[in-house]
Amino acid sequence: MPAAKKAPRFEKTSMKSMLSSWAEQFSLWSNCSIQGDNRSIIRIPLRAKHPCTSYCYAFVTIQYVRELYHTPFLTLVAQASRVHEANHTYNDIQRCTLLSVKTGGCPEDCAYCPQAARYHTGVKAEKLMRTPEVLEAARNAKANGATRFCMGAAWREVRDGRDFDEVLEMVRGVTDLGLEACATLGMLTESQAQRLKEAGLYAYNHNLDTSRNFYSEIIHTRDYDDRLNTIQHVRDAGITVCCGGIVGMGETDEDRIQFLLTLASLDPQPESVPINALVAVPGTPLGEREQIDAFSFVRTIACARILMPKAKVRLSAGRLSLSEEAQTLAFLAGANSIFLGDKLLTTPNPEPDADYRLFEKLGLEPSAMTTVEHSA
Ligand code: SAM
Ligand code: DTB
Ligand code: SF4
Repeated sequence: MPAAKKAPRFEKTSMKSMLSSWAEQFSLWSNCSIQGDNRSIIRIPLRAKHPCTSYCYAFVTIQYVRELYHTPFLTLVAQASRVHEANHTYNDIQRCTLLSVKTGGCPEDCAYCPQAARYHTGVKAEKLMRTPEVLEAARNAKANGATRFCMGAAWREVRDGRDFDEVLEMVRGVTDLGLEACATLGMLTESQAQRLKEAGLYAYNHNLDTSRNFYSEIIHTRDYDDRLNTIQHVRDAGITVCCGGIVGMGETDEDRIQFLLTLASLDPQPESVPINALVAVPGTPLGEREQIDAFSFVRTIACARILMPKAKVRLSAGRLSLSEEAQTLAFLAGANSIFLGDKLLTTPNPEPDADYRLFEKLGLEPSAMTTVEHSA
């Protein structure tokens, strides 16, 4: 079961008056209705420290997220851009590298995934890679400017034993290289999360993927609460949480709104929020799906930035289908990380040279794109 919500540190009445005075300052809550059903509490980090706290608690209602999501595009991007500027540096785009350390043969039925054994996608099941090979890839990633290295395994869940021990060895090695070690291995128990933390893991990626409602149309072999439980184990172990999802799977706007509300209501909020555009892989049930339009994609990024001001919002899978201009709009709307390298886990990603050309056009010096934040 997900942990019970922590009690807010303010009475609702005093919070209401604080909110109204701070709302203008942050331009965030001017449309926010704090009455209504289906509301969640989220913590909004303050830009300027209040004498008694550095956080303001706010009720974010589903109505608020709905209004936000349907804000006229230019107003929404401008608002997201202000939130981005207040919390991050525009020109600081983190480069991360992905490596599939255990590819294919997965027993799950995620409708988007080329690694599910049951779909005929041409992805062959492979054994777990060995640590020296992984560390060589991590060293190359670092030499190319990556500050985060994410290791993915096509597992439903982690099983204790030789393979997990090898992954712990990889985590130790990547951490020793001075990189943020990230892993995405499927479901975890509390003690497995603890062992990953002890090995030095900086972040664990486990996506909610979409709304609770639409999730059941996409995945049948585990449920939404399984995902939330693993996220809680990661949080309890003191590892930073990387949690996001995929847009363009046929979900409605309302699904995206519910998904954003659930993400923003995680307490504390995820430090990292990957927003993937579906890569439609032939052979998967979603293989024929049309590409999401860039405006809806950027709209989702902008909402994530406004609702989770401190998070790294990651422009993740699907960049090959986005023009340079659409990617730039996503940066303006608050995305501040990309995966660098010509492959994601199993699908193609832009060539590094193409990314360097884009960075040059945007006037980004490679050194200015490096951020290493340590300690969870
Ligand atoms: N097996 C683990 C799990 O499911 O958590 C880790 C690997 S899984 C490939 C990591 C994430 O990649 C998924 O949660 C999903 O959000 C994303 N992903 C997988 N296939 C994708 C696709 N075709 N397009 C976009 N994102 C995808
Ligand atoms: C995430 O949300 N996106 C990345 C990372 N987390 C592990 C994975 C994208 C995978 C895209 C499909 C593939 O290449 O297999
Ligand atoms: Fe397996 Fe993860 Fe792919 Fe689902 S997303 S089929 S769990 S590798």
